[in-house]
Amino acid sequence: MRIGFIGLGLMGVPMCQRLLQAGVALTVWNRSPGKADGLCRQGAVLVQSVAELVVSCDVVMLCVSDTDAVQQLLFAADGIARHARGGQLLVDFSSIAPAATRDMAARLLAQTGMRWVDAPVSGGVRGAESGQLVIMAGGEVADIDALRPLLAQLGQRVTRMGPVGAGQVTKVCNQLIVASNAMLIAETVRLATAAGVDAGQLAPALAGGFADSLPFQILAPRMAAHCFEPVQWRVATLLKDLGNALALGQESGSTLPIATLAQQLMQQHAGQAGNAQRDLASVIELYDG
Ligand code: NA7
Repeated sequence: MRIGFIGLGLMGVPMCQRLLQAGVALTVWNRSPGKADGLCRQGAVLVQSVAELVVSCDVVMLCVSDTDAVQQLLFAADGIARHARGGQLLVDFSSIAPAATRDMAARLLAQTGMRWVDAPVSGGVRGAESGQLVIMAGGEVADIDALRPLLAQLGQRVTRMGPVGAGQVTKVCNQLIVASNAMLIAETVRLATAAGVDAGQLAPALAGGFADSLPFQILAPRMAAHCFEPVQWRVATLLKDLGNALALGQESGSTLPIATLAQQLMQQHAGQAGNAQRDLASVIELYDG
């Protein structure tokens, strides 16, 4: 089985590395050239077009920024749908809107016979590098089961949450907690510092207690030290996720007051030139005197 992977960003590259280390035959493509160099040295085959990738692979994996990016890759003039065939599977690791996922999956199936599994991940770059991602899947049971050996190279757990779109709904829930928590962690780091405590000690001091979490362990020390490199999570990525959460809240008649506030604060930060592409820890600057 040949696997194609599109989207060699912060998450895509380490996910591809894990697949290559497991001996998977991998073909890759990325919009901007150059990002595949390291992967090619590890055995990946780089193709020059989406068409070439789709024609040569059985499973096409995506890990791209947002709903628009997935939409373009699928339905642009020379996109995936143009070259897909029945029996192929599309696995979307990107975190995108659930409603758009259902629409695109239905259109892809009707036009080509290619089936869709949404499989957004949580665990960040560190989880991707160590193969410890948490994977939330939506799709047919048989399709997800067929993917399990591959997904096991990437994640510690794969949970089928329901039909197509259910993985994305679950990821929205995940990001509601992560993004809102990130703002609260920034507030906490600022409070500790202002009140005369070394905020750099918060993460080790609170480890294992009720306030602890993976984002807390990653973000609190970076916020305390104003250390924003290397980028682990882009502000733009979390803002996109909050947007998806608030849209899903509207669609489902759920009010999300904390997420609404987190979005306002993050938008304020991202409004400064360049901040959207910086690491999430940089939101601490909102609280700098
Ligand atoms: P990054 O590091 O911002 O990478 C985004 C990737 O998506 C990168 O490869 C981009 O290509 C690609 N991209 C973005 N827009 C497009 C379009 N229109 N067409 C093709 N490819 C595109 O994000 P992460 O790796 O952190 O996250 C990826 C997803 O996982 C995201 O949904 C997260 O929420 C979870 P580029 O290199 O810029 O040409």
